[in-house]
Amino acid sequence: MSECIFCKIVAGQIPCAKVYEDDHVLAFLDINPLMPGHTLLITKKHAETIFDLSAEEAAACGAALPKVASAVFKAMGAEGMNILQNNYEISGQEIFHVHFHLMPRKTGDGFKVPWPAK
Ligand code: D5M
Repeated sequence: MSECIFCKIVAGQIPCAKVYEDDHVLAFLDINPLMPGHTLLITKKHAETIFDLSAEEAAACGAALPKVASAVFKAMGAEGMNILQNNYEISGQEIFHVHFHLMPRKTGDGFKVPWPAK
């Protein structure tokens, strides 16, 4: 049995607040949200980083991302959205199972992007 926490969520062994699911990906609310509506989109098949994704899994992420991002954006009444994806520890990756952070942005939310921007 995999010790990967996201594989356990996919298998239904750990609960999640599900946002979206199809044959290849699952999206759920982040347990430590940086802002309301902070959502993670993961591959159902285990891959540690984006470099390990098959073409099929990568295509599934590409198809699902705009759909899920748009739904989260609308549901949260957001003004913008950051989408972040970390690979390896130096980038901030803590869970070694591919995931995209969908972060709806609102004026005054206090979130700071790590490069010059408003
Ligand atoms: O981001 C890993 C993210 O995974 C971090 O924002 C917390 C989140 N996380 C960890 N465990 C859970 C569970 N059980 N449910 C929901 N979200 C979870 P990284 O890019 O690897 O630093």
